[in-house]
Amino acid sequence: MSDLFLGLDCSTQSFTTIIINFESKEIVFTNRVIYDNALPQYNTKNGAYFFKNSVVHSNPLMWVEALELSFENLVDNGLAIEEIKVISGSAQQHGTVYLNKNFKEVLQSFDSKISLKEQLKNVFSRETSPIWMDSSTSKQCEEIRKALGGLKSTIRITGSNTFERFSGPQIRKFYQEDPNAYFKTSIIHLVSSFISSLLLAKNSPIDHGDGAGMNLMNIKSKEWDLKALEATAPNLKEKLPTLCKSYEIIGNISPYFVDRYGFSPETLLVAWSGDNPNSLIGIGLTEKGKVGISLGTSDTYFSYMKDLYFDLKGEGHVFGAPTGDYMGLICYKNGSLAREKIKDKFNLTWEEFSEILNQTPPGNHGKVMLPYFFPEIVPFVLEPKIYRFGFGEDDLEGNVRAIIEAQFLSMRLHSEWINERPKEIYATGGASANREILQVAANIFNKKIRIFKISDSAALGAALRDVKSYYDFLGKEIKWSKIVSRILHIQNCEVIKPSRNYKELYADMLEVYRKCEDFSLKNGQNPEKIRKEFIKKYFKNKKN
Ligand code: ADP
Ligand code: XUL
Repeated sequence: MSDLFLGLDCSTQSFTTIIINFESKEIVFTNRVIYDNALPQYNTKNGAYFFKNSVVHSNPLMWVEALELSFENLVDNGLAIEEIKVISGSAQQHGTVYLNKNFKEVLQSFDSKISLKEQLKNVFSRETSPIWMDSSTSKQCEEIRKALGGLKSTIRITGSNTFERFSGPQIRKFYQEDPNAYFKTSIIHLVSSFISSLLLAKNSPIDHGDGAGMNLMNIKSKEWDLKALEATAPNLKEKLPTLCKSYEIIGNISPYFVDRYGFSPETLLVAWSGDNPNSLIGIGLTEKGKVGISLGTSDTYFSYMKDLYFDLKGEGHVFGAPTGDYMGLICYKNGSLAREKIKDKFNLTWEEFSEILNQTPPGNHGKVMLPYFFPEIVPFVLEPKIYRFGFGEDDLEGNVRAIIEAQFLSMRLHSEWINERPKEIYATGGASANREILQVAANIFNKKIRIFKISDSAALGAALRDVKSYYDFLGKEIKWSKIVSRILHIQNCEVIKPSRNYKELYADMLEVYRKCEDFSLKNGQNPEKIRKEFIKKYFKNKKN
């Protein structure tokens, strides 16, 4: 018998399962259900429905079916399911699931002979769920921000400015556009607390990590903020689950899963959290000075924070960290899907894309792109638009290097508020498999980048949170650093070193990039003078 710990991740494009054996220091199983491929009946594209007017939703029943497929996979692979001691999970942040009065009853009377999907057919008061890619709530953001006393006050109360994708503005929009359905909603879950409610067979709490991404939780007291609730929608408090610590054991697994898949009835459940708080643990960021970049559907830059700092400019966010402290985060919509736009436009494979990065010079002959293929969060851009300085849309080499340099220059520029200076950077997410992309990042940040072989850091983070809560529960507390080092083997991770040759070049290019952004988005000065100087300094023998 061994103690196994299960981490799940309901992310934008896929549902991941990871099992770890803490004693033998191994990841014993991983599996990924990609929604578009495994569940084509839902007709999603990259896991989502892209409607008009920047509305982006997904389907909660698809997530339920993905959970079922994942558990069936454990059975099919002959895993020792009864040896799983604890389950926790991760989910894409901010997305909301709207449930009617049937939900509670259905949870209480799960029948293990019938699939969950079948039993949950009539529990939704809104069939689809707005997700983090939705940017249709500018009006509601403004209304809530105003009611909370303006930008700085909103940030100090909730940890973030109001953002289009955050749950509060989304809930307000639903209430305004479909008040009947809103009033028929008994409970509003986050994606994380929704899936966790199924495992628990009762309404599960929302943890402080994911709760902070709603513009509804007071970031200091970690309770629902009554003023924010009032600014959002009527009777909202009674429609929200309770809040809890991220390491809280919320109960045992429901008999449904014991009967249907063979879990032990003793299996404990730890509160689920958002993918970013989970990734913080999944790549071992449990101390100051450690920074992560996650290159998934969204790109994120995040850092553990012992103390609470705010981005009073309003671009970044503060979430609860699973350790009980805080994390700072900036999030880009134009992550992998924007990189894919360039890759697909020129019919490239990732290998060909990478080869071009290898063959083009850092600084890109002064060609600068602002890549807003989708509405962007950082900096705030509502209408998709690509700005190109010094090159055109058909310049293959120019575009490939420009998008990658733009993404990391923007991260360097907009993460300045997080007062924890990075010593080194830990990379995760689908695109972290790409060494050439990471080499550009290492050069731009002028920091070492460690790559995790496992790109499923969110699911792994959930499994590591299981371990922490389990040993705390047994009264045998183990330090976070010990838990993460036992499984992550950080010393063995491949390291990409920055080339010293480009330190100055990228410091200069950052200023060019800053000017291009200011010019395009804030009516700043024309950047051509500084861009030409940059070209002269680094590419003087070459033609622009
Ligand atoms: P999420 O968890 O948000 O669903 P992932 O972390 O799984 O997303 O990342 C998926 C993305 O990874 C894909 O959209 C794809 O563009 C990107 N990706 C996969 N392999 C590579 C590669 N070799 N180079 C660059 N990007 C890659
Ligand atoms: C973070 C954010 C995304 C989602 C999906 O604020 O919106 O990272 O969590 O990954």
